[in-house]
Amino acid sequence: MSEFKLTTVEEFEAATARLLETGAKVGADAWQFRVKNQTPHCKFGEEGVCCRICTMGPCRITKKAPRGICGCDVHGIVGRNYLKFTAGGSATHSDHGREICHTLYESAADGCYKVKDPDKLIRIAKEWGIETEGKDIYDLAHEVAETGLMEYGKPFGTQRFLKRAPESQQELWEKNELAPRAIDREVSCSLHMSHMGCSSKPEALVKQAIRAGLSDGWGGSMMGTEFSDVLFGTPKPIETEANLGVMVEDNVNIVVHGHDPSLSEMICEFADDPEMIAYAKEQGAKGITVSGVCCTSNEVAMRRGIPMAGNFLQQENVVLTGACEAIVVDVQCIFPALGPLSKCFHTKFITTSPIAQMPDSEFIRFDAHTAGEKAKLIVRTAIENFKNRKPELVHIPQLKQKATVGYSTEAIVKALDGVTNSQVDELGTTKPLLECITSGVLRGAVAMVGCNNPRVRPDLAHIELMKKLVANDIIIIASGCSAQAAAKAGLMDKRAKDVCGAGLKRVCELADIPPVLHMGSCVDISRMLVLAATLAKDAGLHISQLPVVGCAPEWMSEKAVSIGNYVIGSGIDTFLGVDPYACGSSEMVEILTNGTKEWVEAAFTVEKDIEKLGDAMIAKIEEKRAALGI
Ligand code: CUV
Ligand code: SF4
Repeated sequence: MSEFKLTTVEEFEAATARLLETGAKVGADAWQFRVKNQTPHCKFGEEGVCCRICTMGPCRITKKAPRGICGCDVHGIVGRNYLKFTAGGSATHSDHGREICHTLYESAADGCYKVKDPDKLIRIAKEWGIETEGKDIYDLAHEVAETGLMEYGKPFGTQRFLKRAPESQQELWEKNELAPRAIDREVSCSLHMSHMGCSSKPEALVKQAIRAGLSDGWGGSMMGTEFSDVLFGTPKPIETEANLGVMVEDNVNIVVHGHDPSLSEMICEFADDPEMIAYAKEQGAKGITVSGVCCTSNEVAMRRGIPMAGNFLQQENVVLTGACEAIVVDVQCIFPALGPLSKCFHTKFITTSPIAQMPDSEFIRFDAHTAGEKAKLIVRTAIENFKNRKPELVHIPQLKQKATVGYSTEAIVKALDGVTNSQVDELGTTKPLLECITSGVLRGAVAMVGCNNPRVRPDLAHIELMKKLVANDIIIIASGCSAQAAAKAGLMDKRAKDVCGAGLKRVCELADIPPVLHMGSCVDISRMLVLAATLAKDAGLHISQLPVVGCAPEWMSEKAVSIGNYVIGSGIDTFLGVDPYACGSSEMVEILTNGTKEWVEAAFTVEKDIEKLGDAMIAKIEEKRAALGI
């Protein structure tokens, strides 16, 4: 085995620079140039003090003009913007969850989509009080899916999955009117509250932002995760690789990008088909390589070990390799830039969802009934495009690292059971993990999540923070583009135990795990909620008492703000490296960084300096340990 060494951000950047040289040859644009064109950014926008929700405006708040035309002050404007931002994210994650519910509803023994984890389906049915005895598994799937779909619009009651939280958390939600009702209602209500002439009181706006966030985390996202597991299997540890070097020059390269696993699962299925591989050979390739970008990549990496070509800001790079026959996208975080960029190369840019339609793309509409034939068509299109490559433009940076991924909550609980000899019941027990934490072998855990962002040096904060935390015996659970940053660096290679403190290193050896555990996509942050809730219940603590924090050092999307709201809303202090356009209001800053503690026992910290951000997380973890006397 070759010597293990982490890949640095400098190495990522050198690879990108080389790809941009190719881009220059063909006149390609790239985000690196567009960032320059957009700099400096609008100050009013950055501070969140611009309001354009009615046409008396737009109004922007300055010293000279402290109120908008309607009389709204800066706190109301920043608050409304914050709530709208959250609603956008909650809607997006939750609508993804809804699509998955529909896919589950369409599943059939002889259909494109089948139930791969019937046990999980039965467990959820029981949890929801649905009769399972003697029922055909597909009848049950329909019933559970329909019940899930009702969670979006039911007129009464709150989200079913809230019951998974410790009682203490549920009480806080009830008491403070934060328990999310129907998911769509929370999104609509947020848009209603932030309409011209409705709420302008920051407390009310932040409370609703938390409730809308919670409807995502414990509602839409949680259903998205659970039903994806039911359909495609609950992830188990599996080997894969990450970074652009996973693309294979001699093969047809299909890159999947977006978020909904329904598409990528099918593409992977057909790329493996001997008939398709034979066809690829006929067309002059040696085989077919599917790799991924963003969360759809995380989904198929977790379940199939499909390699991860990169994260968010690498999406243009896959095309710039000149070796990408097709980039196939579903929804969310897809650069419209991919259309014009693909035109500079032979790459086919294939959009598949009516929700994400883009100029300069080929639209092959994907749905549950025709998924098989459409996936086949897409794979075939990619294969037939192989011959159109321009060999002089082909360059795949030879950077990649091995990664062990697939750490669902179930898999983590099982893996950690290797550390001690406690009995495991059907679902396993968190006792060994708790023992590691109580004894101080592990100081705590950090949930590292979120995007990368040109506002900061991409991937640097993710990687530097993880290195610092693991060196301090803090285990990392990661998802989204943060997880991919870790994988690209090599932090998901089991050999990365050598960069850890002695305690974490021992746990890694005993449990045979890497120090950074890949929990999946962004909707899979719901797995983190379940893990934290289970740990708290097993320990008899509030979630907020656990030495666990969340961190999104480079986040960029509305979804990330929704996530932030549900993570603090669940009692987990959250550390951000990018300000959510809120710094223009002292009252909003105070509420978000302190005031929310009164309702949910957690708040945000925003810190742009990576060192300070890491120190603050470690201090918070140690503070929680001290409070517990451990
Ligand atoms: Ni949501 S983490 S860019 S793709 S939201 Fe998209 Fe997963 Fe950020 Fe990455
Ligand atoms: Fe201006 Fe008020 Fe209209 Fe906003 S709602 S644009 S602050 S007048």
